[in-house]
Amino acid sequence: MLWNDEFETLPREAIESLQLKRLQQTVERVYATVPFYRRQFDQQGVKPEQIKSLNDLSRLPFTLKQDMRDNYPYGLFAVPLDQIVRIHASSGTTGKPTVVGYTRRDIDNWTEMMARSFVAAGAHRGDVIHNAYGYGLFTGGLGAHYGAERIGASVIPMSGGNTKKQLMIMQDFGSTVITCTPSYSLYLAEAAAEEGIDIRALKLRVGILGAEPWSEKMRAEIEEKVGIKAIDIYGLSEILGPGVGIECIEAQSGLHIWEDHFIVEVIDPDSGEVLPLGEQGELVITTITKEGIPMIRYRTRDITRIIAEPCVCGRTHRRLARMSGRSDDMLIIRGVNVFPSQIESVLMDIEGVEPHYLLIVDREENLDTLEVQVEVNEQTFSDEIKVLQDLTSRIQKEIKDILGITCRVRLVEPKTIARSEGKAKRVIDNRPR
Ligand code: DLL
Repeated sequence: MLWNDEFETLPREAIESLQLKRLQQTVERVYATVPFYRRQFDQQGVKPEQIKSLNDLSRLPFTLKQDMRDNYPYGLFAVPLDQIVRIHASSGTTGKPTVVGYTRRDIDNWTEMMARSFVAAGAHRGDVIHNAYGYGLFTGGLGAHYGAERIGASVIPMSGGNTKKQLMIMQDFGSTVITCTPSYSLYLAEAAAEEGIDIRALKLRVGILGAEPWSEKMRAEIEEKVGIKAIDIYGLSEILGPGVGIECIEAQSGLHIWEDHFIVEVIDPDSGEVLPLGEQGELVITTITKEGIPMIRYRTRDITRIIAEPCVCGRTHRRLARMSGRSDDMLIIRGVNVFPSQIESVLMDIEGVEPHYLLIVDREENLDTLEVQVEVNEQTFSDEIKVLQDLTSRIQKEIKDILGITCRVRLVEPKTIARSEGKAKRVIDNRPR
């Protein structure tokens, strides 16, 4: 099922000519209206009229999160505030949030993209969509809400938190679709079990899960424990919010990017060079329909690759492989590059271990240390010491095999690692800066 047959199946040439036309308009507009972009373009020695083909995109300068901070709060807006009907912000790890503004048409386009996304995930009119993304400055709640209404589903604006109540509503209201972070979906399953509720027996059919990195193995866990099809949804507030890309339920393999609204590139994060199609690197996104805060070559820091092969679902929009982490999530431990997702995939393969873990990085006598805390399940926890010791050494060995570094492994009791209602926190880096 498609939401917008015409646009979701545009032939490649039509997508590209639309992209070029919209890119040219965007570039002209930002050059004329946003002093920051004019300065950046001038410094790079490029004029809007030099953008004659999609390849010329690479002549334009990148935009960074820092640029948004430097122009806080409204400096990158391309329209006067009286045309902005909504403001969202995302809190970074430090300092001021990054602020984004939407015109009425931006909200309408976002809603259209979320409607396409819901339908791609197999949701439809008649569904009861239990929206547990946070409402507020975070884009997740309202973004999903508008899209759910647009397809004619009944949306329950739950927001995050209050897990017991979520379960009650889910049972009583007959929720069929859940939208939340992947980690929260597991938490719901766990809390349900504690309450004596068989979550698998509820009406839930699909989970539309995103806002944080997760893995194929985590998907298998969620599908099994929650009893749903788990669909990956990607987005970021700087570009839109949720709905930049989504997996289709037919393939569950790669996230379709709505290419009539965005142009994606994958670059080498060190050199900034555009990589050949299909190679893994940092995702860069240019918006081509946004009015409030258009983004030119925004460096997302998310690591992925473009999948250009056609998809079984019939959508012609290219896909991105599941995000394998963020370049700024990458830990350098004793000189070795470590992505939390690599450790996650080791842990998920091991019997007796739960999908809840925490990586603690520290420095002792000038040497980096890594401690992997991981929960074991009830059954393993009550096993003999010997079993637990074997499990510890096995995890240690497998991490060493994959990453080449020795870590400390600490098995912890079930339910001791803090659960999150939104994005999970997986890393604590205590090293002195
Ligand atoms: O997380 C928007 C969103 C809401 C997406 C609900 C999906 C669902 P931000 O708070 O600005 O926006 O965070 C964006 O989260 O750059 C990625 O690093 C990460 N992220 C989002 N979706 C995924 C995903 C929302 N499916 C940042 N897989 C992005 C991996 C994701 N990482």
